[in-house]
Amino acid sequence: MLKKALSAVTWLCIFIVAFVSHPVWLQKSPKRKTPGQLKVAACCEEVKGLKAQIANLSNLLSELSQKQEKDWVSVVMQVMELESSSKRLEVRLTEAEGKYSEINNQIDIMQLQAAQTVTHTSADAIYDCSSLHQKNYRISGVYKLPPDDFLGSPELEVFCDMETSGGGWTIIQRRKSGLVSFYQDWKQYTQGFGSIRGDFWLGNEHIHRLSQRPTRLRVEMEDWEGNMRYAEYSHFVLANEMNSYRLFLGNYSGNVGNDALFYHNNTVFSTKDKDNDNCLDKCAELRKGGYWYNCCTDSNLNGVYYRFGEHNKHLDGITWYGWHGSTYSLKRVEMKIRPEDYKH
Ligand SMILES: [Ca+2]
Repeated sequence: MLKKALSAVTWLCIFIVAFVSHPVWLQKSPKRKTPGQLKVAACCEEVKGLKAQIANLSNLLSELSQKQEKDWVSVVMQVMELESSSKRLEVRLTEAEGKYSEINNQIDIMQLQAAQTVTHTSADAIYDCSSLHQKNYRISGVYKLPPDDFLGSPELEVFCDMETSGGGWTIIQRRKSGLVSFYQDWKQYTQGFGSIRGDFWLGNEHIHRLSQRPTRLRVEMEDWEGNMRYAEYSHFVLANEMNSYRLFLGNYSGNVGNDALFYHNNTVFSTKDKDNDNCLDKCAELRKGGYWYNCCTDSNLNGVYYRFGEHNKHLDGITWYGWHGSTYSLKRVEMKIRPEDYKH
């Protein structure tokens, strides 16, 4: 609008100047100086003055339009800056949201540790994730089980599944990223290894301690097509180290079709440096994991993590023979336990 008005004014000025400075267009060329011509001569100074004013005006106009352009550029710059800072804010908001649940867990843990200092009876004790669930901790994630003199248990970082089938599950094994090697020795399998948020083995000593009450085992599996299956076992027990962490399982239930862990029932644990299996072969070396190897496997949940299709020539992948056979390595596995008498 402003530009339009300015250009209209410019044209009007030019028209006036033209009319005033060249009235001769409307007259015949005079032969002698008339009084009119004298008047025109007298006007010259006035015309000059007007011309100067017009020049000033056009200068002013061009200055104005330059200034306008500068203003426009600075407005555009400001808008762009606002946009980028709003994007930065969005990113920070997402980060903050991500941290929210973790902070929530931290608060839970602090409350828990405060509560733990006044815990003296076994009814109040924190054994595992099911104890936490009973105390209304309902967010799945990492918790620190406090050390307990009464139970004789050390501080232990665990990942609790508070949602699946009523929650209260303490995860003892997870395979999902392939970033952690499970071809570890006896000591590593005893104390545990890996990353609690990623792939890990909780440790035979911890699993043994947690399974001293009647315990239920749940194995969840996912293949590379996104299909999920599970197997549950009642009366899961892991014996102590003197008994080589022997595995005991009760009844199977689930939807994976074929129970591929029962073959490993009543079998002791083997690693690459401790061949306790029931075979002439060294199953832990052949199957590249630590497991309750019989002779050797019907399942190999601690085997090598292979991406889809990489495994078909080997027998050392993460397998469950009763579902996809011996040459299909699964995409994701989680093993989790909770007390048999757990109420939810
Ligand atoms: Ca052997």
